[in-house]
Amino acid sequence: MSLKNEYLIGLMGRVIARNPGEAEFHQAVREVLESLEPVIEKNPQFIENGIIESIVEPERIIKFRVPWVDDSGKVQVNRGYRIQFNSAIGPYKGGLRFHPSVTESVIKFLGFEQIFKNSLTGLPIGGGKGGSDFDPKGKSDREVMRFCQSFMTELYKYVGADVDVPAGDIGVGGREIGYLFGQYKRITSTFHGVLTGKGIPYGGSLARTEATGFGLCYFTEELLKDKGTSFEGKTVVVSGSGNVAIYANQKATELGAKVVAMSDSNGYIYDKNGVDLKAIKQIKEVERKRIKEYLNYHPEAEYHEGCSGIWKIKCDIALPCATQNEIDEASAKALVANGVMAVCEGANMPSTPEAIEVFQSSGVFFGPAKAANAGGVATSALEMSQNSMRYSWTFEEVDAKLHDIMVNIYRNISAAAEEYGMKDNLVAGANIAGFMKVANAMNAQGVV
Ligand code: NDP
Ligand code: 2IT
Repeated sequence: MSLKNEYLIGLMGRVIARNPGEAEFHQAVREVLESLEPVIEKNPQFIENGIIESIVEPERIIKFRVPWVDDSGKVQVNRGYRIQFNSAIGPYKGGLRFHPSVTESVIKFLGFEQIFKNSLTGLPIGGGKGGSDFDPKGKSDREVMRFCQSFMTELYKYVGADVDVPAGDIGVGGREIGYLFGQYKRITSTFHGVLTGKGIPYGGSLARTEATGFGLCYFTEELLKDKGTSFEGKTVVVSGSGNVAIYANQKATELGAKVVAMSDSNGYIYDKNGVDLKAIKQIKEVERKRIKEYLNYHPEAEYHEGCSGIWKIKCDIALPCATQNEIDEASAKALVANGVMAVCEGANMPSTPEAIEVFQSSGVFFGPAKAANAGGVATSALEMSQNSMRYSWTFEEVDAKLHDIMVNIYRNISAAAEEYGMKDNLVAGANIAGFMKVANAMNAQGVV
């Protein structure tokens, strides 16, 4: 698809000029603007009132130095970010990513997509994202702690339970959230739900750890049901082996599928008997080692170096759960040639625009990230609710709410696509449904 509307072409040009060299951000904005063409024809007030012009501009960008001392006594300096993108429907909400590939463009694309994703959950949360180019890999627990303490020593000025509530993302899990929370509590002498993904003993929600992966499968299950099929007996490929990938594997397996491959940034494993998730959890969650170690548990499995080969494995359903742009046009074509039926995105923006085009033109059921992976942030919002109530729900209660939220997201985006004459185009449906709620809220609040 390409932009045809003159106003949107001009706006895209201004976004590129104002954010030079930020390829990931441009990619995320272009996709949304493409979906909005039929919306602005029906709603000229969004142009008159500068709503689209405003939604592509972050409310605030915070960028800071993060100095810390490593185990050898050497000073290390990283860069920290928090982008508070849009607060029209609630406090800024979104994860923190610690990975050497983090740049302002990456955080901006993630923060921008978070606005629409959070809107789709139906819960009152605005869009934000943050992170650092710090690499937790190979660092001792004490180094990670010192880094997190330094990061929060600056970030605490800008966050708060009713202001901005960060959570995890790549490289930020329970350990990092614990250190960040401890430092916030110490500096402010308050016990607030300022972060989500907290440990259960100090305000975390049951089922938050599982939520993104489980939610992805609940969404996919609803899509498959709508198309007259299910996970039962299907072969699934899941990329990544982190938080999202592990619990996507678990739920897909519980729903009757066989997951035959997983990966990390070095390579992928193929186990035709079905991946042994207990071994993966031991390697990744406990020992923090490479996925190659899987061969020590299952010598009959295969290990291949490099990430993209995983998409050449024959499967019915592909769940990309690693990182942005991990499926390019060639990988999408390989999946289609092998008869893939559905691709649902656990990671944020894992398919390039060319790959999405391949899926959509081949009749593959395609569930975009903003909708399919919204279960994590939705459950974070449920954690915020429980913190506000000073109460906690059981695992089953949270899981049932998550399930309902994901089913509703599928139905809402599917209905929006149909309403705007693009039946089955869930990319357009998600962008439009997510946009409408935020745009109407911005419109009602005036020029702010
Ligand atoms: P984790 O850090 O737990 O795991 C990330 C996984 O992806 C690891 O297996 C990692 O391999 C792999 N990976 C990361 N970067 C790359 C890369 N550049 N190339 C290849 N593989 C890579 O992160 P999460 O599971 O939390 O996040 C995965 C994706 O899901 C991200 O896109 C994130 O934004 C998205 N997401 C996460 C949510 C959450 O609640 N955590 C919610 C919604 C979306 P390695 O260990 O080798 O680095
Ligand atoms: O991309 C995402 O939605 C997340 N990393 C989760 C954010 C959150 O606030 O739980």
